[in-house]
Amino acid sequence: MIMNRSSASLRDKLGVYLVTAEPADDSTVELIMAAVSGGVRVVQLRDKNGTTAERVALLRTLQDQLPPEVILLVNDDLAAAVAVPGVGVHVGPDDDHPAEVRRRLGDRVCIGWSIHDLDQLRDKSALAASDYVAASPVWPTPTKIDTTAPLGPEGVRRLRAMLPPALPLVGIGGIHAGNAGSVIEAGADGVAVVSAICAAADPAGAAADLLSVVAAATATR
Ligand code: TZP
Ligand code: MG
Repeated sequence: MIMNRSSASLRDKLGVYLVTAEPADDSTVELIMAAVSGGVRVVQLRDKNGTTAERVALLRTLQDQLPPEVILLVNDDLAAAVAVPGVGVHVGPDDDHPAEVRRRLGDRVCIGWSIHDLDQLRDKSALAASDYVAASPVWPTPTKIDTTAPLGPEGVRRLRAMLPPALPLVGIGGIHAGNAGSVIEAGADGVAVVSAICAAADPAGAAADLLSVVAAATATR
């Protein structure tokens, strides 16, 4: 992804990364705007049950409302990203290949790839096409039950050691303000969360709390 030179680097923006809860609806926009007011700079619309047309409509609304420095991605819907220029895509191992997503979308959007298993690191073209990778899941989570074995902070540490040093890494799965510090200490640049923000009574405050935990842990590395 080509970052605007005046903007913070992607690595900095990934500190607290919001992935939306399902179902996606009108309240999703309000939730995202609250999280952004609390400091979130990367947002993924994750709407496994909606249609591409519904996702496109939501992404357009979000693009109109979000500040330009916020990076917006859609989970596993290349067609939606093609329809809304500027929107990036996050894919997992069973989705479109990151190299195919890059070929279709070009260099100006953000592409993320989930890593469940260290064997995936053999896929050099996926790594080369990705702007960041997500260690998934770090801990078990009721938000996504069909996951592979949790990597834990130790898995995050091993992954970090094996990745190209310039490739940003986030952790996802079961992360909240009480354990986010250990994910950063293990070498992640950020934490991607659903419930810690979406299920909070005060999403803006929850985002701000996570940001301060991440900033404190990053400062001690
Ligand atoms: N991918 C791996 S775990 C997960 C996804 C989308 C869900 C994370 O949700 P939560 O509520 O932050 O544990
Ligand atoms: Mg997927």
